[in-house]
Amino acid sequence: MDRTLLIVKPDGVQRNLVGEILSRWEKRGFKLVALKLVVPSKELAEQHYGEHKGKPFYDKLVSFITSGPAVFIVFEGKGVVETSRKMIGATNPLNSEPGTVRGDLAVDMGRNVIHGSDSKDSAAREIKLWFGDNEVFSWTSHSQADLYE
Ligand code: 3AN
Repeated sequence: MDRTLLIVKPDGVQRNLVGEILSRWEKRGFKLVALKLVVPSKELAEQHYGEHKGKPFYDKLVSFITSGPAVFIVFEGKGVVETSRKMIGATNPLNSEPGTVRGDLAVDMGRNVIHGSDSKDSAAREIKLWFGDNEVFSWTSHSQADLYE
């Protein structure tokens, strides 16, 4: 089954949006398999955002994500990477549709509340970066039996 990494960034934690975000993914039908509150280290944040190194916003991005507690979440389910990207909305909240997290809850690109992996490969890399094997749980959710054919 597919897995994705979500991060409720420090702005989302400060604005008390953690419950709202967890609730959207739980209600959609995805299974929570890992969750923790962490002040991200500079070293891991730089690895996480490695693809943006050298871009004008890179330093600001790393310093913001490491500025305070952030919530790291792994959800599991069919198509969870692609569906999560849709639920998150466009990078710039000015372009994100109402109904998405950013379209409903964000106004500025540098404070866009949430990160979601952009592909299955990124998800695998990011989950490995932020979680130990013993922090991600495979468990049987009986309430999910009716979600899948
Ligand atoms: P997304 O989070 O939608 O996948 P990415 O991966 O392109 O977006 O960018 C990572 C983060 O970098 C974004 N969430 C945003 O906070 C920041 N960012 C991206 N592009 C810009 C930009 N042009 N100016 C300022 N911040 C940016």
